[in-house]
Amino acid sequence: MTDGISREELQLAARNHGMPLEALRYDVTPAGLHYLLIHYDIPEIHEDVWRLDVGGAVERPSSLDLDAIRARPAVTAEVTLECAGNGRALLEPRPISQPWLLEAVGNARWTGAPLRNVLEETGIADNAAEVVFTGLDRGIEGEVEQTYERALPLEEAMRPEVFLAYEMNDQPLLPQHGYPLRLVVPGWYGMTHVKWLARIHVVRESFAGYQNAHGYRWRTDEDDPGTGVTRISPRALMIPPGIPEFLTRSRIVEAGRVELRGRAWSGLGQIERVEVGLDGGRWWDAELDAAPPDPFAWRGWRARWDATRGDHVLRCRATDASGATQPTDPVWNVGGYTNNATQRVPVLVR
Ligand SMILES: Nc1nc2c(c(=O)[nH]1)N[C@H]1C(S)=C(S)[C@@H](COP(=O)(O)O)O[C@H]1N2
Ligand SMILES: [Mo]
Repeated sequence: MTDGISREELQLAARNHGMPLEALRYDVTPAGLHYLLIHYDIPEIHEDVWRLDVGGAVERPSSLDLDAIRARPAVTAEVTLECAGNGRALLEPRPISQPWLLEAVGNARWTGAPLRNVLEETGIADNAAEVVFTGLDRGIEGEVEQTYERALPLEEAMRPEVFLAYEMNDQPLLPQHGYPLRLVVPGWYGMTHVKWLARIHVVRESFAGYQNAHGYRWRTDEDDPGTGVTRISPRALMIPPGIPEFLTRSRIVEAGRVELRGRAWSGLGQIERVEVGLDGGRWWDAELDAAPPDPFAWRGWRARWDATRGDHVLRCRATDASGATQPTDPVWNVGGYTNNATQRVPVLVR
């Protein structure tokens, strides 16, 4: 890749860091190694005045403080979050936005209150269609001044796995991950998991906010209205083997037996198969670890490689229970979303 990264892209990349791929070794990603994506600024929030307002097409609007949310029955789940733009910078031409290569992922243990009970207590109107989640961060995007907000169809919002998280890895949320409260929608791409959540609004019509109607749509060209990006496509990543060369980060491995390890995940079904590929030819099956503790957490895998001297390219590929798998080549789209083409790891064996 030689394609000059612009100052704007560099500025975004320096604010929004990825997860170093060697951190695939941890079952639960330490909070500081989890990837980060913040469209605008981290808002200033004081817990003593912060409230979650629940209203719109409901019978009993409510306003909850953090203690009231913490006092509710809690759930804890490991959930893999991945940015819908992961893989964007591997597309040609490169859509100009946060230039992720492959590292916009993490698997944290989130704790919070199930959303469904909150909505049920509020009494949803019969003709409700969607639920809008609004954060406290504000900015301008596509020439539209806005507060970050995203809607979910009512039936997705009512899924029992969806919750309002106030802890990440058994600690209060860090400012950058949405303190004091964020939405967690297991299986969906990152943009759905609204941080700094302050308002839940039930609506009767399809929400026309920027992040649903313009952003996060898979469009073949500028005139295509496109379709909304929703669930995470399957992906496997490996911990790059051996040692890196500082500047290029290309890998150097000693000849002989190498154990390759990594993780695989999908929002469409449990991971059922991971394969490792060598030099555009042979593929062989990796061994899967036990199923993860929660259905939308990543699954570990390992594979043996008898490395012979010379230049090689390793790949890995996941297949989930729905039969979905990964293409070898990226599929280009305007926003640079959901590029789950197989990882390519060039290795020099000496
Ligand atoms: N309020 C708000 N929520 C947000 C965002 C944001 O910019 N503002 N970014 C979204 C996107 S695009 C992603 S990928 C995830 C990233 O979550 P993380 O930074 O905790 O990893 O948060 C989502 N929630
Ligand atoms: Mo994202």
